Amino acid sequence: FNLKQVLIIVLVASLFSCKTEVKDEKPEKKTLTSFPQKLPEEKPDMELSAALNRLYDAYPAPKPQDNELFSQFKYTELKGFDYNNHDGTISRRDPSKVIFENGKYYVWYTYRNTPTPPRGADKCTDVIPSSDWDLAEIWYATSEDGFTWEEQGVAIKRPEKPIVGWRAVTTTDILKWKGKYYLYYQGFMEASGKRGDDCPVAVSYADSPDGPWTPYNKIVIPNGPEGAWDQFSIHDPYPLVHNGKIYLYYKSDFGQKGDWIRMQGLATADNPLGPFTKHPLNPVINSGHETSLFPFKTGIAALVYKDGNEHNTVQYAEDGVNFEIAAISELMPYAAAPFVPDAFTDTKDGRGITWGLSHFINLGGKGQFHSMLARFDCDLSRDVNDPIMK
Ligand code: AAL
Repeated sequence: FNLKQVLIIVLVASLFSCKTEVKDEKPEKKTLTSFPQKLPEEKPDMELSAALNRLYDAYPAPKPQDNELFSQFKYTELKGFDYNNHDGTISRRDPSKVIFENGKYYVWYTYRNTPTPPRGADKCTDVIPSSDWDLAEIWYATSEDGFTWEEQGVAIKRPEKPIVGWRAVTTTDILKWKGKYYLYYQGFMEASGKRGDDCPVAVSYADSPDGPWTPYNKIVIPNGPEGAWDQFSIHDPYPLVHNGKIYLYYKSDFGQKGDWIRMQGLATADNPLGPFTKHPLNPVINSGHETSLFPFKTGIAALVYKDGNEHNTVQYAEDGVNFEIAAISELMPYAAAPFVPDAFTDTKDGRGITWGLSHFINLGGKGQFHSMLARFDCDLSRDVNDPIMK
């Protein structure tokens, strides 16, 4: 071959190889050339931006209103609670789940009644609280309609020093297990705010929701080991019955004072008094504050708000462990205490929630820091007309 012939052969060969490459990489034929005005229910057969791929891949439905785990929230003031003209000396916050027993609704909550409003960790004494929940007890109230409540008085008193909770017992939640009732709560052994908001979880039990409550007087969910994410605080215990076990979710605070990172963990047990086993994948939710959860279909849904990258979301985990964002919401209830009709039935057909209690915090421009309970209504149920939801 002369040089000219060689060049022609090389040119033809390279053209041929280019052609085959182009042929190999050619995208499949797409049926749409522009995103249509009518939002397709299924992911359309066309090239999509990252945002539109996510619209179909990351959420159960492309429109929030078609997503069973999307809701907005409506709030109503409650009747029946006195707040001493909102001078900061009486506070009610961090309500438990609402349960229906003996023909009425029950709720338990952190109750503070102190001579002054909170004065901070430096100025607190045996009677002056450091924080809104310092020196608090757990009280309860009942209602026939969920709007008007009758305060019944104390359920869990602060025990004698040095028993867990001697400084404050707060932020409780209820479990019903084999006919008995269990209240889990934060047991403070120093005023909140000294270092952070450090405490483990304690438990009391009773044969009736009206008590009397027997304190177990032992730590039931202990702090994690040194260096672990939950070394200092175990907060907001939230028990459900799932997969034949007690699934107790909790929050921990870690990081620096004023720059806390808050996430949620899970501890499971076969006996309400323990031992509880912390899940090896903890933390299981990377955001949230007083996170409330409820059985939904075969899995567990969570209201995640206030802290973290994924605040203001409703999340879902088929296994109760590996949570994914199901919906993004707004103005979500603080410390939501939903009425969860199937919280303890070990259901595989979770119905969701339509209402509950929550708290509003009055930061007190004039130093009258206290909190108030309110009612929220939402549509996080599979069927609002389901009689079980009422
Ligand atoms: C709340 C809850 C816990 C904290 C404090 C009282 O928001 O997370 O209960 O300890 O604040």
